[in-house]
Amino acid sequence: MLIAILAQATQAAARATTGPTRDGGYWMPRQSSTVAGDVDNVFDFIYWLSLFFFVLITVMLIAFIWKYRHREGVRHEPAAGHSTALELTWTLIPTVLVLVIFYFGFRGFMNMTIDPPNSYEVGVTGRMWSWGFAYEGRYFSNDGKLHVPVNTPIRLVTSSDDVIHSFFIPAFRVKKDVVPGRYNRMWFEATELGEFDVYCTEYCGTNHSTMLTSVVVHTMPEFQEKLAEFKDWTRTMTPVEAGRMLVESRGCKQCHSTDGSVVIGPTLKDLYGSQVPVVGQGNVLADEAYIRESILYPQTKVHQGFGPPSPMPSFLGQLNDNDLMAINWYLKSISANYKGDLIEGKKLLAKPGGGTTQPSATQPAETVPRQNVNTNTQGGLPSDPNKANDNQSQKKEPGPAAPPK
Ligand code: HEC
Ligand SMILES: [Cu+2]
Repeated sequence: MLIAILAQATQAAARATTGPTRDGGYWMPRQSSTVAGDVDNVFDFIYWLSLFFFVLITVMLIAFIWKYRHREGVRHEPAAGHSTALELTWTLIPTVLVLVIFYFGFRGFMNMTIDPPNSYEVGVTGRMWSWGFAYEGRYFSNDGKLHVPVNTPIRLVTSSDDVIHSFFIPAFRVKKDVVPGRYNRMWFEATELGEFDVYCTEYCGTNHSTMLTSVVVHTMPEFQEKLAEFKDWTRTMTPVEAGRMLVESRGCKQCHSTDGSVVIGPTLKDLYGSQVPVVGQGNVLADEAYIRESILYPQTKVHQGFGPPSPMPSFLGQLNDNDLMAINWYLKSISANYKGDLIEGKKLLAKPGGGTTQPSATQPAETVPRQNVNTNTQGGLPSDPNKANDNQSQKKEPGPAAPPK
């Protein structure tokens, strides 16, 4: 306590001599957003005010105890009666102080609450126990972190997949509950480059304390590069890496393990190439098309024992063809049933813009028999099985729009 007061006093003295700094002082982290100063000023004011009256009252208490102690032969004075001046003083001074606190507190609160109309919007989804960040409504952060440009107002529109969470960035002094079934808004403008902690500050279940991430503040060109990466992971990742990233960052792990255990859904380990018992349809081979269909249209073929109806939400419109193919490659990489050459697969598909949407020139999609896919699970890799396969399934259903280039 004493050390804290001394540290605070020296820092305040330093601030007084060097002018305002971005240092948050003893109690607070650095001030890295435009509204951080508003919060800290009110906090500091209340802090020093409390300290001042604490010291004043304690000193006077001790002084009066000493002054009016009992002594032999000294009679006590009569108790004080009414004093208008005294009563006005102890009413007016606190009233003025509280009004000052209200004025600056309310001004800061309004600054924090009303997002500038030209803000850049990012969607935030809380779920047990991770955060998801969506750019322009459909491009997702690929490392589970919030990436933003510096000196730009950012509006976060938040919602939750399950229970109440709370999104808190201490260095920016912003925090808001993330509530299922409604959209909350918050905003900030980062004033410094760097990486800052993000916490969930509403107890949300067993792994609440691991619900950590960070916000990374970039220069504008750096941010645009990041955004391009989110739009097209083929620039930086192999399909297997991207598949793992997608499974981990899009909430699949809530229901699917990759180690063989059953969570809410069947495990994804060894799924590719296995025979899946499907309600009403006997055993079905889990090939690329089956996996794709399971993700986009979970109700079409329901794994025995897990429905119908399947509790899995459709990811139609949330995962594009590149994403689905990456998930397929990842599932191959964790399946003992896949005997193909993954390294070759990475090379084949990691070319920039390596898409599934270009039509296969050599083989018309319709004529690719299921048999082909089957042999693929047993051994070597045909020249371009996924292109053919993906086109095949695309003919059958409308599917999501191709990702814009
Ligand atoms: C709310 C829980 C839940 C979430 C989230 C979820 N799934 Fe599922 N998934 C299930 C259940 C339950 C089944 C089994 C019933 C069925 O076949 O639809 C299933 C089936 C599947 C299947 C077919 C597996 C089989 O054995 O039949 C695949 C592939 C799959 N999910 C992939 C995914 C991917 C990829 C994601 C994330 C993008 C995901 N799931 C998100 C619950 C979920
Ligand atoms: Cu939480």
